[in-house]
Amino acid sequence: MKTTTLTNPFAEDVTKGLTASPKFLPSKYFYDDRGSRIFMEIMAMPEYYPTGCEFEILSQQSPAIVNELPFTAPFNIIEFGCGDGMKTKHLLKAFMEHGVPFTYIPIDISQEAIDVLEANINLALPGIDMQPQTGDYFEALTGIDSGKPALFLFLGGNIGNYKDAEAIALLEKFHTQMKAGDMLLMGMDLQKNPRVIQKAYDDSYGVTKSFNMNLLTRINRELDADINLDQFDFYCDYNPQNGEVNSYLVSLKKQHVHSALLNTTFYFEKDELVWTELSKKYTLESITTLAGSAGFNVVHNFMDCMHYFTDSLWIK
Ligand code: AVI
Repeated sequence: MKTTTLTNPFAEDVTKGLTASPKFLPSKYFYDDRGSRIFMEIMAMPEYYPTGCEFEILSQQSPAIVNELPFTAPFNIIEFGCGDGMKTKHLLKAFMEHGVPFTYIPIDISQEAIDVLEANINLALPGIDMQPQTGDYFEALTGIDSGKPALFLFLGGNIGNYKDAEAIALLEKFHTQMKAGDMLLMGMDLQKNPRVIQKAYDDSYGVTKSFNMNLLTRINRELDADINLDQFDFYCDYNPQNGEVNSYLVSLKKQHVHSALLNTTFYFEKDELVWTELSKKYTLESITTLAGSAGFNVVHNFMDCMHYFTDSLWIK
């Protein structure tokens, strides 16, 4: 077992999470090929409002965002976790119209995501100077011309999937890579009527349930395990007092599952929870506090017309 877990981070994290009390599985493992496709289905559901709200912000307010940027010399736009580019293209178009030359550097762990993005952006904005990078965010940064001013993009509300201390640690890493005057545009989901949030994460079609259950399918496939998916359910809960959506898998009976690859058996009590994801919702005040904790100042919050979501512009 030791050799397998030492060379396989998924095996290592599953072992750690399913032997912990309380149990957990890190949400970063949602995104294998099937999980990424289910996430695209989530983004297409009307109940999952963040995608539409951020699309509205970037398609309608990109010229205003560009006006807040002081760059007059060639600069870099560095996007972490870029998605398919359908939202970002509006911002890039506004920068092209503004006239100051820039290089667009999207970074993603998935080559498939980079290929789709590259095709979409080249089609929408022919002639754009684009240098896509595949791999770890910070390793990819080492190859970039850091002498130029930079705008960093971290869109989609991804920061909400980090616990407070981890979010601050990640933002501090961004901060270290930036120069004074560099800017960061952060997509952040806002607190709102709790029913709107609950519906976005507990949809009646069961798409978010499949997104979570896919973690079990992945354990079966990659760790040669024998989990019976019918013996697990999905549960999620929004707490309007702290702005946290927490998602879980629930064991429907006392059971054990075996992984042949790990040569390990995991034990579950009836109704035992496996925590899978945090999706944090912010207030404008908590955004200012979070930015300040990592050394940034908030310049402006660009919100959709319902004030459900913000692209929050920060400066170092
Ligand atoms: C990727 N992330 C911002 C999504 C969210 O809203 O937390 C992932 C997600 N989980 C359930 N639905 C969507």
